[in-house]
Amino acid sequence: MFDCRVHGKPVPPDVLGEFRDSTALMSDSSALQSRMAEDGYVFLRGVIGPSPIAMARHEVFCRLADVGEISEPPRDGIFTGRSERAEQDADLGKFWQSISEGPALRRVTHGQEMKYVLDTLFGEPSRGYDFIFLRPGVPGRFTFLHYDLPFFSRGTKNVVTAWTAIGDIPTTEGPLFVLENSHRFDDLIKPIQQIDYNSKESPQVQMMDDAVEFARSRSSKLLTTNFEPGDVILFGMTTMHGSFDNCSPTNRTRLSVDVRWQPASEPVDDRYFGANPAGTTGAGYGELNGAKPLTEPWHTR
Ligand SMILES: O=C(O)CCC(=O)C(=O)O
Ligand SMILES: [Fe+2]
Repeated sequence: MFDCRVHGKPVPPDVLGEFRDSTALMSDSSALQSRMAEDGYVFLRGVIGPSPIAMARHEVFCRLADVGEISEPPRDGIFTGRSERAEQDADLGKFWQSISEGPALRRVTHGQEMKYVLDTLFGEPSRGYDFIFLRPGVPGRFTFLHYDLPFFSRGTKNVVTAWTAIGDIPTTEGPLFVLENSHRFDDLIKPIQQIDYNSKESPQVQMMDDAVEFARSRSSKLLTTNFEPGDVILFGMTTMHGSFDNCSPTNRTRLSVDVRWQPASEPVDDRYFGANPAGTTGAGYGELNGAKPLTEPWHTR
């Protein structure tokens, strides 16, 4: 069905499944809430239109072209295999912040379409976190299977991640996957719910290094799709997810952005808000994988 790899190994078809499509329910609060409760995620096609997506893609890839990482034309997102980012910009965190705060990107992440969907899901006015995770994934980059809960739940526990494809992301190019029914794995969720958020220690995170083995052991599947530009997947803090390997033979960079949302009425974790958000560790945008030159791999959350 889908052609995907995890850590270089092809994912067998019996462990793969497709997201349930909830696009037809986009305006129905109670239907979206039921889907989220049942599946742990809500998948919506084409939330953001082609033009805002193309503009955001252009904005980001032009900045990466300026530091020699992306070849012409930038919209194709082809990685050159080189980077002058560190030479050109002494402060990689500031460089990444300036890309992450680009107006065309923010139009996608915090614009009216996204807000409408999140307001509908929460059934009340929502608020998107200012601190966002832009992820250019070149071959060699992927994200381990994990829960988001330990990172984003100091203010309220009622937080949702919105992951958006900024361009098409076929299954061969490292899209997001969700582990089916992982929002019901109480044995794993209970311990992370008991983390002491006032402690200064960095939270211990459950990372499953072999997603295929783990899915098998739980009689579960890795759910994904061939993402089209502007598709969005929303998932809760207790839904396990990761991303496949990018196997593009042409070094095409997959571009996504993930942003947390919560009801505006609930307390916020101020590390993720304001003009210079501190981020999880206090290092601001410099702590993000995106802040690394494209020549450096990631294998993290
Ligand atoms: O895009 C990825 O590789 C990972 C995304 C993720 O972990 C998230 O959106 O919470
Ligand atoms: Fe995550």
